[in-house]
Amino acid sequence: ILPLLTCIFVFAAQIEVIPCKICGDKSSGVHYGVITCEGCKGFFRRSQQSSVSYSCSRQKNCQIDRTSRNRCQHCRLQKCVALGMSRDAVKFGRMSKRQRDSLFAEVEKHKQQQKQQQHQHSPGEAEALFPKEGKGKTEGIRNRYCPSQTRQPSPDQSGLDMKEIRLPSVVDFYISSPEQPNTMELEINKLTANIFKSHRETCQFRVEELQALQWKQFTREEVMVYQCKSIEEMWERCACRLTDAIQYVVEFAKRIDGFMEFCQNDQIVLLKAGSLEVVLVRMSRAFNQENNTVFFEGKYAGTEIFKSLGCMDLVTSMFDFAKSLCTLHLSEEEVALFTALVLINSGNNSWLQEKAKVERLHTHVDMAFKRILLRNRRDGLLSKLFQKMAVLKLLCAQHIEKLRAFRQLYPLIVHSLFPPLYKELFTCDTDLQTVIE
Ligand code: HC3
Repeated sequence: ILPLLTCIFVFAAQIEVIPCKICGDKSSGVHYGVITCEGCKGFFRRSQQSSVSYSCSRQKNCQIDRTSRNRCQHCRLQKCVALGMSRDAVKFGRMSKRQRDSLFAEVEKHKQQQKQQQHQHSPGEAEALFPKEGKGKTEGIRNRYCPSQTRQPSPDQSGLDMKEIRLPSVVDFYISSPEQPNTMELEINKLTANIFKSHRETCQFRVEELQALQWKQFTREEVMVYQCKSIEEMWERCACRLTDAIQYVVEFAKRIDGFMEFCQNDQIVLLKAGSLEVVLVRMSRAFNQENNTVFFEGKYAGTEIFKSLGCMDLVTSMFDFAKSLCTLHLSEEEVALFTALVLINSGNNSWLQEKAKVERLHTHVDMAFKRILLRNRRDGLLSKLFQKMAVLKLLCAQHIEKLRAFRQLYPLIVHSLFPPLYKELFTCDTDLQTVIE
């Protein structure tokens, strides 16, 4: 029913087919936390010497790709940092043996699976996940800040192991003593650590880096350029940016212990219901509440930049949501657990096939989240965060509605230019059929 999402689970670990995140050249692995080519790896290493300082002779927004990457060192470095290359990682240099082994094991495993599944998936589906490069205007838009259509795996792939996850029962939890934590407590602590790690590895942009980039604002002229774009181009841009962000959320989900044990139908149902909600929670990390701007295509933008979309009410509601979440000052650990809860929160979703299994993980994530809030003496936040979950549902419903209206006016734009994953998540197949016919 959902071939592309299915493919993501099957082929996601094919690291060698993912181009360098910085310039789109052939990658050689994960370097300083990001999949890059040898050229960008060396460039980032050299940039860390204290004597080095770069400046941009243009407008600090140069496009970085394979052919232009040597033209502006300043913008190349900005992109490295924005995409998560870590200065600290320079000290440690290469990946640890354990990380490397687990990454290779994962790639091997998926190659085997790929062979087995060749009969089940058509070439068209695989191509949707690894599209061929260089087809006109769309590719340019899609590749500007995320050269690859696939997500960013991080060095440690251990969360992807298909090992049996054994979660104890809820009753165990309540018969512990503070001196001797019982199995349940240990498991909840383990789950908390796993979710936090998964978040750190897949959050797309580190929060410190987002904050350091807050000074980068669009100029009045740049805002006008966006405002003069056609409604179709602006929708397509936003769809591409949202799809980039969603691919990281898919990776986050996969690394949560227990998620990969769900049947494929339920994994997809949860991602369809929850991936945009997680992106909207993550939006608060990329939001500057001082001037109501959000990180978009390399700089901070206010609502006015989205004017040509023709749905300012939705954009304003999304900004308001991010702002109100900012006022709660969630720590990264709290964001991690809250987003995991948002994702697994579809216990009452009638599309689930193994409801009990999903509810069980939901209960454990819920416990983990409450424990963290209690430990941080912030349990007063709980009711506020539950209200936010309701707002998220409304925003996502509103987004579907706006997309439906846009598609009625521009069916072919959606059909031929929007990212396949975006269409799969937010349109229903029967509608799509009508448009194609
Ligand atoms: C600006 C944005 C919302 C925020 C999105 C963020 C910053 C969220 C956190 C992710 O880690 C990175 C990220 C990527 C894309 C950003 C979105 C692009 C467009 C969207 C606007 C609010 C416009 C939405 C318009 C709509 C719903 C019609 O597509």
